[in-house]
Parts: sequence; structure tokens; C-alpha cells
Amino acid sequence: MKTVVQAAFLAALAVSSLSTSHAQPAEPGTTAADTMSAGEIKKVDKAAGKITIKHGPLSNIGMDAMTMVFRVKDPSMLDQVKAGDHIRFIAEQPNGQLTVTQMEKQQ
Ligand SMILES: [Cu+2]
Repeated sequence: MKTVVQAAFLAALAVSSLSTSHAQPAEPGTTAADTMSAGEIKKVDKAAGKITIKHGPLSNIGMDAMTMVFRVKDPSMLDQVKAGDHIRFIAEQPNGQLTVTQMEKQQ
């Protein structure tokens, strides 16, 4: 009986030390850059307010890598980029229409 109690005690000790050793410090604040996806501009259509991007996986909307046309949140975003540029961006689907809401040009 003594060994059973000891085993239970040791098991409890192991669990508590495991949980403390796995405790993580608070996240130091996630930035937009952490959630951005990589892409390459294939075409900019300022007249239509659309942009064609060859993009990597978009985890926030569950999309695999592909080349496709997006709308842009703000038409002025199209003035910052041209075909061939590499970008990091965030695409969202506010009204069922895929829209680039943030975009950063990469060097
Ligand atoms: Cu896509």
C-alpha cells in the first residue's frame, strides 16, 4: 500500500513540475507582420481597383497557395506596387469578396 501512495505522490509531483516547466511567458504582443502572407504581384489594375497576386498559403482564410485576383481596401494601395514586386499582405473576406486590407512591399 505504501508503494501505491508513493507512486501517486510521485505522479502528482511529475504532473505539477511538468505544467510549471511548460508554462510560457505572456506573448510579447503579436504584430501585423506575424499574420501577413507572402505574395508576388502579377498584375495591377488601377481602373478596376484589383490586383493579381501569386500568394502563399493564407492561413487566416484557409486558402492554399495560388495566383488570383483580389480587390483592395483602398485604391491608393495600388499606387505603391507594380507587377513583379514581392509583398507581404493580409487578405480578408468581409463581404464574401477577397480583399487585400494591408500590404507591405518587400525589398
Ligand atoms: Cu487564393
